[in-house]
Amino acid sequence: MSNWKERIVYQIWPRSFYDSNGDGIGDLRGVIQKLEHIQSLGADLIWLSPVYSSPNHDFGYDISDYTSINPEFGTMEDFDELVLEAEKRGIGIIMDLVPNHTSDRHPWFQSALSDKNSEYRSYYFFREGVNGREPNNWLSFFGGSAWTGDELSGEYYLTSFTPHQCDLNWENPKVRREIYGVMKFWLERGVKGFRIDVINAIAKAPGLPDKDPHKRGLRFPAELTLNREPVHDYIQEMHREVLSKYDCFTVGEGVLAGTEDVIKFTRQGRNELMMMFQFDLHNLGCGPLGKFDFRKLYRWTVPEFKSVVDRWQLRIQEGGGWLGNYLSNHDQPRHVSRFGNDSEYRRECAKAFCLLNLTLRGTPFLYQGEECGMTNSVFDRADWRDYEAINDYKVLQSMMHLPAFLAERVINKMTRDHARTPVHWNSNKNAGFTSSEPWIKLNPNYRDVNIEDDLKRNDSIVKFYRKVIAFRKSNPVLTYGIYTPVNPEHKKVISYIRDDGNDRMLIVINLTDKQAKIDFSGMQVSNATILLGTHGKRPLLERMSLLPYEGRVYRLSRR
Ligand code: TEU
Ligand code: CA
Repeated sequence: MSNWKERIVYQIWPRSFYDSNGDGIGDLRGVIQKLEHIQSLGADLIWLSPVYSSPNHDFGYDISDYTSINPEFGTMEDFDELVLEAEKRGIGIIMDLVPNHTSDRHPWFQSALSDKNSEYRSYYFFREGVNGREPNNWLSFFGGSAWTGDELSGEYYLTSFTPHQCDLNWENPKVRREIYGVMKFWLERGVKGFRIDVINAIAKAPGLPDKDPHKRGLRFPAELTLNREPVHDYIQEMHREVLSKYDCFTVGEGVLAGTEDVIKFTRQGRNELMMMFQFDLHNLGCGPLGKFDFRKLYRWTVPEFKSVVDRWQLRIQEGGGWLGNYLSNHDQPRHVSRFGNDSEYRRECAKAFCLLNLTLRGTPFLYQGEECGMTNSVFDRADWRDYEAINDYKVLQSMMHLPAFLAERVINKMTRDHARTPVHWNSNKNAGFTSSEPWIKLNPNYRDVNIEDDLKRNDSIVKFYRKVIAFRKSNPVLTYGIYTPVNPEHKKVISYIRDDGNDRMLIVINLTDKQAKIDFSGMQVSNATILLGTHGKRPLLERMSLLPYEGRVYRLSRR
C-alpha cells in the first residue's frame, strides 16, 4: 500500500454507530447509510471494531466465529456490500483482528473443554491448579484472577480479559496457521487491512511463572505477558505468510508498549507492522494499575501531557518507527471530557484537539462522534454495560477497599461506556440513532451536541474537521515532517515545528480554558504566514496571546 502514512482512519464501533432496522443496535447497513458522512470528512479507511459472531461478553472482542458476521449486525451480503460501497467512495475497510483470545463459545474451545484429549486443548492454556488454587498469581486486565476453572477436568484455563475470553497459545503452530487463514479469508473478501488487538500480548513467558512469587495476592504480569521477544518472530511470520502477499494496512494495539517496543514493532525493514498506538496519554493521572487505579486522583497537568506527546514524537522519529495517533477510541472516555473542557469551551476544545491530532507526526485516527465534539455521558450504576466497569466496581471495593459510592465515582469517571453511547446524528428522538430503544443509555446532551445541528453553524466542529483533514492531505509536511518541540516548558501552550526540508510549519495550541501568553522571540516571525486557525487568522508575533483552546498553524519561511 503506497502512501499508507498519509491515510486518515475513522473508527466505527458498530453497535453504537447507526441502527438501520430499528432494533436499537447499530449495524452494517447503518454504516453503509452513513458512508457519505465519513467520506465528507475526508477519511480514507474505516476501522470496524469487531463485527464477527460473538456472545458479547466483551462486545465483539470475544469471537465465537472469525469468519462470520454477527447476525445483530447483518449478513455477509451486507458486509460485502459495505466493502463495495465504501470502495466506490475511495474508502477501504480495516477489520479488527483479535488473535490473543477466542470466546469460550468458539468451537475450538468447546472441543477443548469437552475432551481433555482434543487436539484443540493445546490451542489454549489449560493448567492444573496449585494447592487447590489458580495455577499462578496473574491478575486479569479487567480485575480478578486471570484463570477460569473448568469443572469437568478440574483444571484452569487462562483468560487475561473477561472469563469468557480464552487466551490462545501462539506457541502452537496450528493456532498461528488458523489465524493466518482468517486473515486471508477477509483479505480475499476485499478488506484493506487490520487493526490487531493486543498484539503485544500473544507471547507469554514459558512455564507461566508467578509474578513476584514472594508477594501476596494477585499481581499484574506485565513483563511475563507483554512485549516478549517471540512476539516479533510471530509477527514476522505473519508478515511472510499473509501481509506481504496483499496490499494491506496494519496497525497494532500494543497495550502498555513503550517507545522502544513500538519501534521494534514498526521500524521499516523489520517486516512487522506499519504503526502502533500508544497508551501513555490515557494513563495520565492514573496509578500503576491503570485506568481504575484512582490513587493519583486523575490529576495531570498540561506540561505532563506535553511531555508525553514530545517524548513519543521524538523517540519514534529517531528510532524510525511510526505511530497511529488518536485521542479517543472505544476503550477510553471522550477526550474533550478527559483532557479538556466539555462545558463552556466544548466547541473550542474539540477543535484544538482536532488540530493537535491532525498535525502530529504519525497517522491520525478519529473515533465516531468526536467530529461533533461528543462528551462523556451521565450514568447510574444500572446504565453500565461494559464488563470492565461492572467487574471493577466490585474489585475496587473488595481488593482496594473503596466504599461503594467512591467506587461508583471512579467507574463513572473512566468507564468505556462513555465512548459507547450512540452517535448523535441529530436532535430528534434517540439522537437519530435508532427508531426504538437504544441498547445503552443515550448521552442526555444530544440536543446540544449532534452532527446535523453542528453543521448548521458557522463555528461548526464537523466542518473544522473537514478543513483540517483536507489541509493535512494537501501539506505532506504534516505527515512526513520532522517534529521539533518549541517552548517545551510552557505551562499552557503546546507548540512545535514540522519540517520536511521543503516546507516548515509552526503549530501553536492553547490546551487550557484560560488565555495564554507565549513568547517566540528569536524566531523569524515577520516572514510567517498564518494558514489556519481555530479562531480566525492572526499574524505570528514575538509575543502573543491565545484565547482559551485557540490553535493556529503558520508557515515559516525557510532561512
Ligand atoms: O484492548 C486492550 C486494552 O488495553 C484494554 O483492555 C484496556 O486495558 C482497557 O480497555 C482499559 O480500559 C483491546 C480492545 O480494544 C478492548 O476493547 C478489548 O476489551 C480488549 O482488547 C480485549 O480484547
Ligand atoms: Ca440494528
